[in-house]
Amino acid sequence: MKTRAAIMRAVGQDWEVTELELDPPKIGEVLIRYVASGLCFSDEHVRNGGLLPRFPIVGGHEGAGIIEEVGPGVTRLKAGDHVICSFLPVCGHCRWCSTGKSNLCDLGAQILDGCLLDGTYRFHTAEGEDVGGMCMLGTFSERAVVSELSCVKVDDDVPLDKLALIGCGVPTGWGSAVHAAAVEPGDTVAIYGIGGVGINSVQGAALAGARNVVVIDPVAMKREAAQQLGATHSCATAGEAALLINELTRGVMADKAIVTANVVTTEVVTDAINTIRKGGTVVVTGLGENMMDNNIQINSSLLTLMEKRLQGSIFGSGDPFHDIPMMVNLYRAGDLKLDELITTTYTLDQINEGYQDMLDGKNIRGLILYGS
Ligand code: CXF
Ligand code: ZN
Repeated sequence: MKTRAAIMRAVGQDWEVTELELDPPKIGEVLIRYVASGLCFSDEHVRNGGLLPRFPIVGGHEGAGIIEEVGPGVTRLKAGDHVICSFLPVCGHCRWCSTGKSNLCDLGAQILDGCLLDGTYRFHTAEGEDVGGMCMLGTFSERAVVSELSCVKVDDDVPLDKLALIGCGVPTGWGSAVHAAAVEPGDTVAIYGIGGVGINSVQGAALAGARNVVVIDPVAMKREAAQQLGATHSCATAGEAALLINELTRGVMADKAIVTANVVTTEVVTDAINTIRKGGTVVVTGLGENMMDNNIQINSSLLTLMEKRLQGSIFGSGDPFHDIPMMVNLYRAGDLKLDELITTTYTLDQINEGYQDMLDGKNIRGLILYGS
């Protein structure tokens, strides 16, 4: 069958919306019709070189949709099921999966190649060239063939367009606070950078009982959005935040800091390390300007003498098949906001406009909506 999709052919180009050939699902795979896809900054990193996948690639890794067909051997899903796609596939059997760390599943090694688990591709150009799917998904396409190991079935009483955000930004941000930073009641938490990830660190920190949730972002609209969703204080600069946190904690400083800046730099990580207390934790949830660069420099004496911790986090350090349904339940109960995160919706053809809006600081989250 054919599908319209936005592909990237090389670093630095625009998204190109084109028609691709899509093969039917093979063993363990499903055909999905996406309902919506979030515009995550990680796909912008595909464009700007912060991530280096195999090209050409169908972008998009934050999506939800409806299963239209299942391949041989698929038992957990059937046509008509609603699913959220996890940007990380989960095998369930490797060392990491079997010890409650399925966000580190060994299959994650394949997500930038974009092929399916058997090493072959389901998207092809009209000329027969193989095209990968970002994170084995390619949610910037009306339809895709994906592994069942990437699909988390959800009840069909909740709107899939909103649920798409639980494929990446929501669990990544929420879990960075709840799992990776292990925010506790009474904590003071500093969150650097409010976008589709950072806003969910705010929601996670607030739900975990933080007393002070201080956000740092130069864009006023983002600071206001964060205050609507649980931030107690907001600052335009890191310097302002350090003074405020010093005051709020009587000189002790923040228990945790979470770096969710679109592009992680040594400056923002240093600001975060200088803002936490002795024994505090800085969580880094973000990519640098160039995937191959050593983009942060830290002072080891600070880490040693003050026992500060620096913790990376992928998928919010949670388990996709546990956390995704749990977050759907939080949304249903009103404890996790999704509707409020979507600033603007776009058609697939407007994808470059959507990314320009993100770069211009206009969006918390942009969302592509597909027609049926
Ligand atoms: C990213 C992490 C690096 C690979 C692509 C997806 N996560 C969220 O955006
Ligand atoms: Zn993402």
